[in-house]
Order: sequence, then C-alpha cells, then structure tokens
Amino acid sequence: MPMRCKFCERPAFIKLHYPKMYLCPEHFTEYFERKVKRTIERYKLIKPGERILVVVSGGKDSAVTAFVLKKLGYDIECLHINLGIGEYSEKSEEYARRQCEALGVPLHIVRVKELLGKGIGEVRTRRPTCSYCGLTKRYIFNKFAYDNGFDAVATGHNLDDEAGFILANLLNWNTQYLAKQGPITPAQFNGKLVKKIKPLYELTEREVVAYALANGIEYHIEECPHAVGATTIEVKGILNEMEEKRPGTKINFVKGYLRKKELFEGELQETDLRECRVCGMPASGEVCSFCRFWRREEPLNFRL
Ligand code: Q46
Ligand code: ZN
Ligand code: ZN
Repeated sequence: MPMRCKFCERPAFIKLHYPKMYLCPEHFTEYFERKVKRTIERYKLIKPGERILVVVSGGKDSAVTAFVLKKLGYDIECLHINLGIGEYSEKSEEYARRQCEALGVPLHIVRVKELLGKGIGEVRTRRPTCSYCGLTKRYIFNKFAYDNGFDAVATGHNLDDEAGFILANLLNWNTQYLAKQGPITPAQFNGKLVKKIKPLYELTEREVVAYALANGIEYHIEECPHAVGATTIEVKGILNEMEEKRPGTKINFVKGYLRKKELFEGELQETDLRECRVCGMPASGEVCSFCRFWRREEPLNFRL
C-alpha cells in the first residue's frame, strides 16, 4: 500500500522526518513556501517594497530561492557570476539563463574572465582557489547591488549549509566567524555593504531538491571541480548521519546557535573600516582585499 498524503488522499511524494509526515507534491509545495514565508517574517529579511537581487549560480538552491521569492510576490532580479571555470561555468550560465527565462525575471551576467582577465583557478597565487573565489563573488554581488540600488542580496544557503558552516567553524574554534553568521546581515557602512539574506535558512537540502523536482525546476547538478575534498562536504555528511538517527538535529543545532550567538560576539575584533583608495568600498587597510588581490587600479562600475 503506497502511503498517502497527510492532507489529501493522493499518494505521498515525500516523507518528512521532522515533523514526521507524508505529503503529496502540492501539499509539500505549500509546506515549503509557508516555511520560506515564515523565515522571512521571523528574521525580518525583507521590508515591503524592497528590491532584491538574487544571486543565481545555476544550481538548485539559488534557483529555488528565485522561484519561491517570485511566487511569493517579491520584486526580484537575478545576477549570475560566470567564474570562468571552463565547461563547468559555461553550463552553469546556461542553466541560470534558462531558470530566469522560465521565471520571466531579468538576469544580469558578470563574467569574471572578461572583467578581470583571468578565470577562477587561473590566477597564480598561494591563496587557496575557494578563498579568492569567495572573496571575488562577494565583492561582485555586493558592488553590483550597491551600484544599482538594490536593497538586499539573497543567496541560496540552506539549513545543511548553515549547520555545516557552524560545525566546521566550531571544530576549529573560529569564533570570529561564529560571531557573524545568521539568516540576515544588515546593511553597513552607509549602505555600501548591502543587506544579505538567506530565505532558505530553515529548509534542508533534501527539501530543496524535492521542491525543485515537484515544481519542474531544472538545475546544474555538477559540483564545481574545486569543491572536491572540501571539509564542508564531510561535515555535512556527518550531520546527515546524525539527522537520520535523530531527526531534528540540524534545525535544533542551528536554532540553538542563533540563541547562543552572542557568546561569540565578544570575540569580534573591532576593525576600523575605511574607504578603499581604489574603489571607495569598505576596506580594513588602505586598499580593499578585492582590489589588492586583482591589482585593480580603477574601480569597477556595474551601473546598468
Ligand atoms: S568557492 Fe570553490 Fe565554490 Fe568557487 S571555486 Fe568552486 S567550490 S565555486 S561554492
Ligand atoms: Zn496532499
Ligand atoms: Zn577596492
């Protein structure tokens, strides 16, 4: 006997473990969207009338973020950053394009190689690839949002990402990082650091995959070639094993962290931010880390 949906007589499409229930595609979709809405309200992620820039990678999390925000009626546009990592990046861009076309949402594309001369992974540096990739992406989406007057940047981080991040940083006692994590990072430095929000904060990766499937959202399944062997993947695996044995582990871990986060706040070193000599964006030294890394002599301008 196939299991039936908790709310109707249709065959179940997914079994949720926490809370435990079987749902059909329609009722699962409703459950998922209600949860995103609740996250937005609970953490006050978006104020009425705000313009949101969704960073879409071509992958499932950002695709679902854009899809749900649009469906809930928010004013969104999308930004795809082509990292210049060979075929992987070409396919990613193609997926981002198709996702935004299907949604009828404007898509802006920034190509790292065209913009900065080299793709991610092509720079000769001692800095790990993911470290300068992260720095580059964060700078570009923030500057793009700032130059074009967006009120917030939304990313696709889900519950698994957040739980993994917290655990990995606890294992190394990176208390500085633990002081700053959460579903929302308010605007700072006169708005030059645009507000960052994570609407999928309380949804598991498994739920995001199921939502994409139930709603016909296509996405790039391949992982970035530089992600292989990343600690975060191992840590997420451990959390998945725990979740299996004790449903609710991840959400309780993350919510507990949010309640206790202030314990780490004393660890925050006061860095005096000033304006980067090159681009005018916040910097801890004379030149910001982006302009230093890419040896910029001129500011980038993304104004449309
Ligand atoms: S940081 Fe590293 Fe990712 Fe950049 S180089 Fe690839 S794996 S894409 S989230
Ligand atoms: Zn149902
Ligand atoms: Zn700069």
